[in-house]
Amino acid sequence: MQTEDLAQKIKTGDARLAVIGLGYVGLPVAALFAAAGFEVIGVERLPDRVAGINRGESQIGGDEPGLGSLLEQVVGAGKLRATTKIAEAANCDVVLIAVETPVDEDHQPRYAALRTACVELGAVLRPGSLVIIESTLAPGTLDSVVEPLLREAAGGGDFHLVVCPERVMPGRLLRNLRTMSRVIGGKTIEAAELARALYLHIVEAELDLTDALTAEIVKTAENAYRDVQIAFANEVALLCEALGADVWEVRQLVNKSPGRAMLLPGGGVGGHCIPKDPWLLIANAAAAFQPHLIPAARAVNDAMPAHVARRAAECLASHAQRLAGARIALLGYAYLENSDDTRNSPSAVLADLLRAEGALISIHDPFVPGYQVALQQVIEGADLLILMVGHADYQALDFDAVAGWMRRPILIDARGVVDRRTASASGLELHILGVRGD
Ligand code: SAJ
Repeated sequence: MQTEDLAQKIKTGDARLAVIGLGYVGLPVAALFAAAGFEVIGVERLPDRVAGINRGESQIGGDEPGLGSLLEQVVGAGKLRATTKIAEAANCDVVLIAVETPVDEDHQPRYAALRTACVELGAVLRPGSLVIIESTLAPGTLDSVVEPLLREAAGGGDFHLVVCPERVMPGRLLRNLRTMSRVIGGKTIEAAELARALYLHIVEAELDLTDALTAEIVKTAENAYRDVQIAFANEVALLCEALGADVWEVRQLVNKSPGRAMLLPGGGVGGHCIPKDPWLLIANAAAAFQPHLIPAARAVNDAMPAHVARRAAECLASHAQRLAGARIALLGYAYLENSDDTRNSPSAVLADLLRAEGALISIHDPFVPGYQVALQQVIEGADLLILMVGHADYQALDFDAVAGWMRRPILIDARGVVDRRTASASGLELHILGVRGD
């Protein structure tokens, strides 16, 4: 297909689209392009997810405003259809790849899903089509992994190639897609321009064109930046505990200084991107440069659940109670407040650490299936309560009732969200992350 023809078909919305990977990135983007009038084929390896989507049902957990109704609308209109067969992408003019790109225990990228998608797509790719990688890539991956695999599988057939990382966030998938700017990294200017014409159909914000390497660095660096910021807040919290100060007062006063915006200390950093993207950012740099700050920040944040476990041991020890046999209730299992997403949950790490010491753990979370039990059932008879997630439900806890249910009314607030006066007035012995001398 000639580039001019492709450009015209994209502009008029007549280009046939395929989206490979219908997860929290691929599904909303497929739905938005379908709603913009494109005919979209969604390729997904999980048959149940395919069947659900073809019934017009969102397969994304949690509350995603607008996604369910949008899917129902576009599937009902025949504009979006899901399949497990990548061969059905054969006649498409544009293919988006939005598969997972996790890191393994050694913090190295695992591209199995990406490689499979590239090899299978390459075999059916229409010459002259546009391929866009929305998955997060370690800088240099489009050049070193994606293009060679596609080209070999396509038997030398030509295609336009772009990396356009997503900036979605659970709970705001559609809103972020529509309103957040996107970086479009083209292997060629022509490819980037074609992708811009496409995203203009669904993105209201700026579309910043650049090269592929820059786009790969921007996505991973923006998340590494946040991880380092959080690590700084956590390290100041640990300093305040060591020095006998209150990090929450320190933070509030630091942020009065112009240009300061110290983030929130907490019991750990979870989720699908912040713990992973810093490792992707530095994955291909080792030969030329050994980063220090970015891995150190990861170590600080990954150590926070263990710090909370130490505080738990200290609290109980002050009551001559060992962790072994202690009944500890955790409030919050999701990685983020008011979310049901448990990926890389710091609470899961904390629970394992405490169980390894023989503690008996009960867990409550109003958003996470399996933990949505009655609060009293979780807290009854506990020797210690640890708040690990700042869910809205916990901001209005009936501390009198909570203290009454517990065998020892001790609360560790690992997110600094508890109203100290109310909690203390209820007879709870309150310990707060980043505050010593309590
Ligand atoms: N966290 C802290 N302290 C903070 C902020 C977060 O401990 O001050 C913890 C959270 O409890 C959570 C983890 O870090 O366990 C991640 O929280 P997050 O607010 O960064 O939420 P994410 O993981 O959903 O991050 C997403 C990212 N968006 C994309 O990748 C497109 C990130 O780039 C955004 O900056 C972030 O949302 C956002 O700003 O909301």
